[in-house]
Amino acid sequence: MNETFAKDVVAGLTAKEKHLSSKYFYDTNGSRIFQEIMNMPDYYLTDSEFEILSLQAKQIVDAVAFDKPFNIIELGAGDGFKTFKLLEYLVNEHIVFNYVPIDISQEAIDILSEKLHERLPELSIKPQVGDYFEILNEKFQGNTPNLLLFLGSNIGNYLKDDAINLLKLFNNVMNSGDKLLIGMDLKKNPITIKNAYDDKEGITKRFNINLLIRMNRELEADFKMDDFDFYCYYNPETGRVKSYIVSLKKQTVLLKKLNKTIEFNQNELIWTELSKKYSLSEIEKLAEISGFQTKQHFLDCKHYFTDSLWEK
Ligand code: AVJ
Repeated sequence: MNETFAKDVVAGLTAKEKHLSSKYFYDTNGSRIFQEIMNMPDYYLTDSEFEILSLQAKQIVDAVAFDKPFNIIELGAGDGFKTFKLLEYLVNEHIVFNYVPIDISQEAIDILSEKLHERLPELSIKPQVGDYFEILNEKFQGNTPNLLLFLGSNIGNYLKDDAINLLKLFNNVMNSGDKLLIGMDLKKNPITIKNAYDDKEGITKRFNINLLIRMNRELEADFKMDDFDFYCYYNPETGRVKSYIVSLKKQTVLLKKLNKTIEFNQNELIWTELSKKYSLSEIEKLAEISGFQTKQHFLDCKHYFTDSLWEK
């Protein structure tokens, strides 16, 4: 049994305001549902970032401006589809670099490595599976310049203080002159944002309900899917999308493996995710508090998303 998952579930479901961490969405099933989300027309984030990395690879590489061979270290590389365009540009320009994709999923890393070997045979790739931070510490040793990639608006899942702590941690392992390219979703028409998360087909609902399926499987719980629903809203004043699972009735759920029962009131919520949207000035403040200098923002043509380049 995954001890951390069990502990976090108990802490989250016995709290006064129930919550579960969005990092638990990504079991095998959840990672597949997330692929479906990325293919939804209304989930603009993936397309926007793909456009940035496709059309502005040269501008990004010019701004990174390393004058000797460097490493590109990508956190949460996943299947690496977006990053491909950037890597392809570098390979075609015969720029010398090492690509180090890091992901907690062995499956994702295997798929990525195979695809890249096939499509960019000249690419030097050193994939790593495991916990970000252990790997990061060792990767930044030596005097090769590093470009750290943290794409896909993954930072948006962190509460403000947690985001700052994570970015400070990156800053800590990085060397002076190293760069961070960080993907962040921008504030925009609230309807556009709402539609990206509250899809009519119910794919995002399935993504959330999969957490219940995961608890049933891994903790021998007895959640009944039909007794729960999904709710989310965007607050344009705070830039936060918050997502929830809703208990449709008063009910008791057993976590058999942990010998625990959880009581739900009718309409009680489990908070499952924060997806924060930023303004450019917020991004610049965040860079500064975490010890970085903002070099440049690379936006898509609709100005929905930014890959911002920071320097330590
Ligand atoms: C992968 C964290 C960027 O918050 O937009 C998509 C995950 N959640 N739809 C996001 C997600 C609901 C996604 N991130």
